[in-house]
Formats: sequence, C-alpha cells, structure tokens
Amino acid sequence: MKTNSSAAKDARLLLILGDQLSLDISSLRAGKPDRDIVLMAEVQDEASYVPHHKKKIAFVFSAMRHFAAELEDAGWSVRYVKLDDPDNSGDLPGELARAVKDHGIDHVLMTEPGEFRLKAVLSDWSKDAKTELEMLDDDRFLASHAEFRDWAEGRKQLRMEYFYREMRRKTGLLMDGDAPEGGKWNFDSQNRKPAKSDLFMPRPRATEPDAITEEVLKLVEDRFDDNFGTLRPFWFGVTRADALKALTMFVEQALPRFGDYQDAMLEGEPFLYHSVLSLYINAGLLDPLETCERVAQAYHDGDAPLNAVEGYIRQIIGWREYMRGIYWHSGPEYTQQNFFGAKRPLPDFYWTGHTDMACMAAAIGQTKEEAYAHHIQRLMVTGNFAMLAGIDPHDVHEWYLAVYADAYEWVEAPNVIGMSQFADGGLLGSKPYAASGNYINKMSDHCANCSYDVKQKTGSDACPFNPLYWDFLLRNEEKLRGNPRLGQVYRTWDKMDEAKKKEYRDSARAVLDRL
Ligand code: FAD
Ligand code: DLZ
Ligand code: SF4
Repeated sequence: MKTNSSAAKDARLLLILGDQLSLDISSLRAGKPDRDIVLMAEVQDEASYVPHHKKKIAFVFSAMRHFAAELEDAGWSVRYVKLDDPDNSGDLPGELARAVKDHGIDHVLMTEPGEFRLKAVLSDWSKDAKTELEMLDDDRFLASHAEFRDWAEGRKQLRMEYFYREMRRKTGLLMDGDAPEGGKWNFDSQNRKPAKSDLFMPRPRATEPDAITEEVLKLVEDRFDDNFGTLRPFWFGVTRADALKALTMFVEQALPRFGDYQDAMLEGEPFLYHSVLSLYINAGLLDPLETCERVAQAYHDGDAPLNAVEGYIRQIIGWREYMRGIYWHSGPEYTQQNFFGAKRPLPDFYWTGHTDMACMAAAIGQTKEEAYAHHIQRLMVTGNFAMLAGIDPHDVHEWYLAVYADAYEWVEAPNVIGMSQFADGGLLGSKPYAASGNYINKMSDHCANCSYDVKQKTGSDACPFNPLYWDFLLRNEEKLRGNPRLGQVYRTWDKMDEAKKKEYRDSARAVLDRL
C-alpha cells in the first residue's frame, strides 16, 4: 500500500484523517487520482491524546485501512503508514514531513480537521516546514462556520430549537411547504416512555472481523493492552458498505420505536431502539443527511411514526449540527470552562465500573464492553452524577473523549462541557440537567436492583443522587437561583424545615467523603 515513487511535477499530497473516511470529502473532490498522492497515517499521537477505548482505536485503524484499499481500487495512489511501521515518526507533522520529502511535493491539501488542537499542530508544521497547507471546508456538515456565525451573532441566547428550524427549512426535511410536517416542529413530549423488558429488542448490526480487522485487533492487543475497555468481541462495521447495512437494519427494525423509548434505560439492554450509527457518521462512513433522508422516507412510506422520525432528524440536523457550531464558535478555550468552579477529581469507578450504584455500574459497564452508551445514560446518569458531585469538568471531558467510539472533541466537548456539566454557564442550554434518583427510577429498572433505596432521601441507604441533588443546588445557589427555570426548585428548598435541610447536607457530605 505504500507509494514511494517520485510524484508528478504539480502533484499535491492529500492528507486524509481517521475521521475523514468519505469518498466525496472536499479534499478528494479537489484532487486528481492520476496526479496526487493520498497520505493516511496511523500515529501514536492521535492514538494517545486521551487513553482511547480499545474498540475505538481498532475501529478507527481498521476503517482507515479499508478506506485506503477502496481509494486504491478507485485509482488513487495511497501512501499508508501503519502504526508499527519502523519508520513511523509517531505524529502527523512527522508523517507529512517524510511524505513531502520522499515524493518531492511542496503543496499539501486537506479538509479542515475536526478540532482546534490538530488544526493548530498542522498549521504550525506548515509554517515551520515552509510548505503550503491548504485547508478546505468540511462540507459534510449542513452549516458552514460562517452560516452558524451569522445565525448566532446578534442573538441574546443561542438555543438549538431555533437553529433546528432553520436546518429543517434549509433541507426541506419533514416540511409541508413552509410549515412543519404534522403541524409541530418538535414531538419530544411523546418521546419519554419508560421501556419494559418484555419488548422485542433489535440488536445493532454486527460485522464479523475480516483479515484486515484481525491484524488491527492484534496490533491493539500488543500496543494498547492497558487502555480502557474490552476489545473482543469486536463487531463494529469498518466500511461504508457495513455502515449502510447497519443503517438499513436500524430503519427497518428499531426506528419505529426509536421515539417512544428514546429516553428509556433497561438493565442488560445497552442499545434499546437507538441507531448506534454515530461512530459511522462521525468517521465519515455515512453521510448525516443521507441517514435523515432514509429515515424520512420510512415515514413517507408509512413504516415509521412521525415522533420517531422527527426525533431522529432533530438529533442529526438539530443537535449534531448545533454542537459543531457551538464548538467552532466558542474557540479552543471552550474545554477549559468551569462555571461552577468544580475541582473534585474523577472517581476511579468511572474507569473500573466498580460501584454499588446500579445505574452507574450499568452505564459504565456497557461503556467498557461496547464503547457505547446512549444519550440518556451519558446525560442523566454518568454526566448528572459528575455534575452533582462537583467533578472537575475538564476531567469529565477527557473521560468522555476517551471512552466512546464516536467521540471527537468537536461533538463531545459541547455535549459534556455545555449540555451535561453546564460548565459554559448556559451558552448552550438554558438550565443544568440536574436530577435526583427519581428521574432515573422513572426512566429505568435499575433502582429495583440497587443497594440503595431511591425512595429514601437521606441517610446511609438513600440513593446518592438524592442528597447530592440538593447539595449541588445549594453549593451553586448564587449562580443558579436567578435562573427562571429553577425558581420552583428553590422555592421547594426554602419551604423545607431546617432539620431536613441539615439531613440533606450531612448525607451529601457522607457520599462525597466516600468518593
Ligand atoms: P441515536 O440515539 O440513535 O441518535 C441518532 C443520531 O443523532 C446519533 O447517531 C448522533 O449522530 C446524533 N445525535 C444524537 N444526539 C446528539 C447530540 N447531543 N449531539 C450530537 N449528535 C447527536 N455524540 C457523539 O457523536 N460523540 C460524542 O462524543 C458524544 N458525547 C456525548 C457526551 C455526553 C455527555 C452526552 C450527553 C451526549 C454525547 N453525544 C455524543 C451525543 C449522543 O449521546 C450520541 O450521539 C448518541 O448516544 C450516539 O448513539 P446513537 O448513534 O445510538 O444515537
Ligand atoms: C481518533 C483517531 C485515532 C485513534 N487515530 C488516528 C490516527 O492514527 N491517524 C489519524 O489520521 N486520525 C486518527 N484519529 C482521528 C483524529 O484524532 C481526528 O481526525 C481528530 O481528532 C480530528 O477530529
Ligand atoms: Fe441509581 Fe439511585 Fe436508582 Fe441506585 S437507587 S439505581 S443509585 S438512581
């Protein structure tokens, strides 16, 4: 796979990153197979900027290797550097430098990387090496940086719902002329049913590892054995063809109930009716808009209800696009935000899963097994606990960036720093997603198998979320009491008698001392 030939006179080096595995990405569209050379490199720097889950590394490397083979089939010359290549320099600037020298090329072309860190590293290399580096827009997203800026500027508040409506108009998805299909933009209020374990549960499509994936699995076992997570069985798809099959299976089997049970959690059911497509979409194997079009088609064909279809489409053209917009609009300091000044280190059980809180053990346990947890587990279980307990949001951010197969900073950071930890002080959302055990009990069956009692508010048997909830609101009273959406909550606290208030504080202290 390695091309060493001296390139044509006006040849360019096209750098393709591990999350740019799309045949119609802007860099490839701008290149010419008979003139340019594609560079893809597995490098230690990218594999270790956080201690990624083993399945995530295996997915990225195997998908990269399969993509390189597809490019060669399509007539491209590909210089592919494997992690264990003895000449591998360990980072992308090093690989660019070697390639530029070997092929005598002075012009590098790429699609803009997904995050500030890598963009800065590559731009610095270009200046130092005095080699032109041209970055093209990543038009796999609906809204360009400029479009998001134009939408955001001049608004008092940024809210996803209004941005989402713009994206509905722009794409025409679920539009009936100028009006939203079904007369409403958002059917979320219908999407909060708890699930029962006797429902039929589809499984996401599993792909049997081929020889390329097997080689990668051995490499990961060799080089990343101490990383978080279980590597085998490895079942992720690694090609666009695999990902398309997973999309079809989702649309046919899970989509009809996706909406109803979107917020539900069940012991032993890690996926419920979720699509488990984010890893493929974020790596470039699926186009986000094509998934929405398939889902909308299922609605028009009468195969899925509007609440499911609108719910899915909102997650993609609403939340996913909005998160990317917030990330680039906020700048590289976004991940350093800490509105509450939370300083507690991340408890060790986030890495081991060893905790007697059943909901946390389930969410962390399946994260270890599958590099996957669905949205409500990430938001209302592990995220909620971290915020209530006052864990440093930067630690929380690094954990999420490491443990999920779909995690890249542009999408992970706004979800963690903004949505789940409220560490941006409300730039992204209007109030913290703080909840006591009652919410988890309503949406899951975990509490029935827990050592704690969700009904007990204080004392050593009480669900830890209960006292922590009030302790969080009190610790941060100065910053939160003025929030109009929390007025009722503080009024409830005000009416509580002093002895009860003290019990909450003492119980919270005991939970925090045990962390
Ligand atoms: P489904 O529930 O089937 O949703 C359909 C699709 O919508 C997803 O595949 C995804 O592409 C998109 N989507 C849904 N919600 C969001 C959202 N909030 N932001 C962006 N896209 C969304 N998503 C990531 O892709 N990468 C991350 O690193 C990531 N980190 C998160 C961290 C926290 C604390 C929270 C609360 C959410 C995070 N999310 C992240 C969003 C969401 O949880 C995942 O996209 C989703 O769980 C992926 O599983 P799925 O494909 O089964 O999604
Ligand atoms: C996530 C990842 C990993 C684990 N390894 C590589 C790699 O070796 N080479 C590469 O080009 N990309 C990798 N990636 C994806 C990048 O980290 C990703 O492009 C940036 O985080 C920008 O989103
Ligand atoms: Fe989680 Fe509390 Fe329920 Fe236990 S009782 S599962 S800790 S919400």
